[in-house]
Amino acid sequence: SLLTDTEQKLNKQVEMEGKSSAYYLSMASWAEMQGFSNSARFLYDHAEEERGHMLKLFRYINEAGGHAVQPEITNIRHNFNSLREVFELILEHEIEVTKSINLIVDHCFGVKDFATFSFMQWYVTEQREEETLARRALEIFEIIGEEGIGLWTIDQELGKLHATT
Ligand code: OFO
Repeated sequence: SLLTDTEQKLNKQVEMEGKSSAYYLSMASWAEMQGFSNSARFLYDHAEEERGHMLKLFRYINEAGGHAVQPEITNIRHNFNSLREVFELILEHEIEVTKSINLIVDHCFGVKDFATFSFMQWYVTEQREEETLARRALEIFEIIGEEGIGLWTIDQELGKLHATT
């Protein structure tokens, strides 16, 4: 079964994924209000994905003999200065998530919890993809430029971004 500190770290990660989901949902609402309907769709879908990340961990904790805890979700930002800022914040956020995942993986290896170590590999791969997606989104802003119909075109392109998991 899970060591207490492993269980705590996994529950912290449950909280982080829950916050990610809420953060993306908040961004989706803002984007929709601003008329960026394609970006909004992407962000709504991503909020669902993050909930999936949370549940996958949640279920694992209980299956491994621990107690998964429904996290408190507070301090979610609701307003943003621009669509570009939203995607800059996403990249920053995903980098933080990657760091957090890596710390758990490192911990599991250290305490020889190879089952959890192995389970966490899915998240390692996922974070690789999430960061790539966020960087690609920012490249779209760079390539197209925001002047004139640029922002409209950017929104079209952002709507075509796809996560693979
Ligand atoms: Fe965005 O991958 Fe989970 O948090």
